[in-house]
Amino acid sequence: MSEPATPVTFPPAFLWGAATSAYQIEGAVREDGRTPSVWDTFSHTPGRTADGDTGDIAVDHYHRYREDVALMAELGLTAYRFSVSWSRVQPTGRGPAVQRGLDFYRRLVDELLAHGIKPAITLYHWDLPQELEDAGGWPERDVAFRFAEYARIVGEALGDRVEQWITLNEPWCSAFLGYGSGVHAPGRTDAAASLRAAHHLNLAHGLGASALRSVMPSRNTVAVSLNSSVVRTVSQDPADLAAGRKIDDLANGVFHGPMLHGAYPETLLAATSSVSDWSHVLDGDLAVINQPLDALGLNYYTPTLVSAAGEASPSGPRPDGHGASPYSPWPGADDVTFHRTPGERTEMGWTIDPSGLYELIMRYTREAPRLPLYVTENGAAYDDKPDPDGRVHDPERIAYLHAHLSAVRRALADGADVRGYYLWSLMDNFEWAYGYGKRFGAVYVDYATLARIPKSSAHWYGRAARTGTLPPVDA
Ligand code: PNW
Repeated sequence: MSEPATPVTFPPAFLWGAATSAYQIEGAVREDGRTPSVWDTFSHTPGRTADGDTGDIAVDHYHRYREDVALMAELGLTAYRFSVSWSRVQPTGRGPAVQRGLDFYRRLVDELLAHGIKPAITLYHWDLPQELEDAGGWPERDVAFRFAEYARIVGEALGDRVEQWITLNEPWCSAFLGYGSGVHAPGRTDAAASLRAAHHLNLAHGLGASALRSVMPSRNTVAVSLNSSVVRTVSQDPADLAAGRKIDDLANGVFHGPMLHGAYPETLLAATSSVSDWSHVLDGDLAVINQPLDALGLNYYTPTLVSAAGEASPSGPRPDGHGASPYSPWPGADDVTFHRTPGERTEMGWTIDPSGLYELIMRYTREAPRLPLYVTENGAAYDDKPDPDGRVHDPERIAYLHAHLSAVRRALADGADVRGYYLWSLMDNFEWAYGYGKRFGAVYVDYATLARIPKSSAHWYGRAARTGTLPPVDA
């Protein structure tokens, strides 16, 4: 990769963060009153995760959070996005809060603040309390109201010290990988249920945002993190463009339609009419969902390339967790073919394409002109290993980060209001159905000893955070 002629410099207030989620790092799944979430059940079901990996211990962050915060501070990070485990706070998904559960997050937040690191809380990163799933899960409307109660409890407990709040992480994955293709917990494969789940996640976002605002100081911000897809088509042929539109509706419009514009796209309702009559959308729901947001979180990894039905490209479809199931996570889109985008790939098989991040930011800059944006996840998995000297060199990840942060900088220059970037992930962790085999961390974790070793990318990123300027890729 060639060096830019001028240094890539960011505004002084730009947040340099890293992100994680509760089930992927905490472990301690039976401590302090926590009960199973759908991910405990799913990971303990034979055949669901690679090598039968579970989050039972994960990287033991529950016991090592002080060390982890110290490491972030040492590297120079200024922000940290983590999620709260609903099952620690309300083990059955309802009723009074468990103080010991909340206390863990209070200690974590205080530790972050003491080190000058700005916390951002994600309330829901996929770990639904199992009891709520047993009562029907996200396809049932009641779960949205339970979520609002939970949001209120956490907002009351931590709203005085945490300013940045995110209701849901990637509701697309919860709805369509959880209830459609079944590659994520709870592993159900029911297209109609996945559309109901998507609506109830939207409703949960709206109700949860109101609940947070009713108990928190007004300076706090409420956002949502979407894995908005950058959908491209193999040609400008009308049939291919229609396929692109369909996937864009199912990936993006299904969430940002109601959240940002107060309606589901007509084209989405039409495209899914054979699967659902959408009678689960009740009067008044869209007004609840269409809350003014304080910010929007964008999670970006790779673009999606589609065409009208036909042969997939010779290299096959994107092997990103969609392909691992005979059931599609795209209801009503059996006539769409997915292709691999050309180019270099990460360990996940995801094509590296920083222009997609630029496009995504510019799209929301146009669609929601006054909404501050954050990149709440971006990163890459590589097959990292310590050298004989114990150091971990990951030049590929440095190149990835440099390219994507440069895309963010380009969007800033073109008028986008991006306030921060959270690298996925702070440290290697439980990569869902892929288990521990895929390493996304800037910090390496030796799973035998749970020792943390900052990779060269962590040092590189820390330098960027401390100076506000991207170091050269060979630094
Ligand atoms: C996101 N897909 O997951 C999540 O927010 C993280 O928890 C996760 O570790 C990270 O990205 C890396 O995978 C995704 O199939 C999982 O399109 C699957 C998809 C997208 C995002």
